[in-house]
Amino acid sequence: MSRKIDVGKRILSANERYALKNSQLLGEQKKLCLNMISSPGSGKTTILARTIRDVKDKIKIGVIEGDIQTDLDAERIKATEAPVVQIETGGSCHLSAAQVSGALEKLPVGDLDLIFIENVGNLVCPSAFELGESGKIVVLSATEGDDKPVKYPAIFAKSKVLLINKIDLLEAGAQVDFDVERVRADARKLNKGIEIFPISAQTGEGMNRWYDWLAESTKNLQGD
Ligand SMILES: Nc1nc2c(ncn2[C@@H]2O[C@H](COP(=O)(O)OP(=O)(O)O)[C@@H](O)[C@H]2O)c(=O)[nH]1
Ligand SMILES: [Mg+2]
Repeated sequence: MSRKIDVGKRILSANERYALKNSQLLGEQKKLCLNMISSPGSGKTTILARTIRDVKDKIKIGVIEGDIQTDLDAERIKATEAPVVQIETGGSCHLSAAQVSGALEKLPVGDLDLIFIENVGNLVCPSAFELGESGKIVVLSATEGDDKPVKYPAIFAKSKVLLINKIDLLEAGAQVDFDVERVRADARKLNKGIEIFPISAQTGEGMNRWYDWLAESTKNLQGD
């Protein structure tokens, strides 16, 4: 005969257990960890490489690179001399908290101020898997269409920052149809507090406000 005992506790999934482990480790060491999510090609690796080079005197950055296949992005980050760990998911469309836990063990976390996770390029699946990060950053580039916040609301609703990338392609005479103000308004409807920075990782336009936000966020965490 079996009896059902209600212990009043929800059993955590394996992913939730690892996410908790990661957030505890990062919390104890006061490290900011940002999970970057976007469609493939929106410019995540370009943004990271430029950010690392531009702020290297102020913020020590390490990177966890997630890709379905290849270590091409990790090689681009290595060229900046920042520590990087590549995870190849072998087909999975998102990183898991267990994979991030393994990668954190390989990074010199104690020497860093900030850890970026470049998630697998996908606007949908990665938003559903917590990794124990401090916050999510969503990137939308000008060539993807300004309807994406209304079509893929979950990631815009959950992110701390929206980077609108490739604004260099919106200059007068360019053939790209993209209304930055529409994106701003739709993202704010989903998420009142979201910070929005229109940038070009190519030309550097708008990047200083992003760097200020990173410096402020790492300082606030370390000052706790
Ligand atoms: N014009 C323009 N191209 C960019 C910008 N940022 C990235 N790219 C280009 O977009 C393509 C994809 O960039 P990548 O960083 O690999 O995107 P990821 O797949 O999100 O990591 C590359 O050809 C980049 O040179 C930008 O701000 N402006
Ligand atoms: Mg990339």
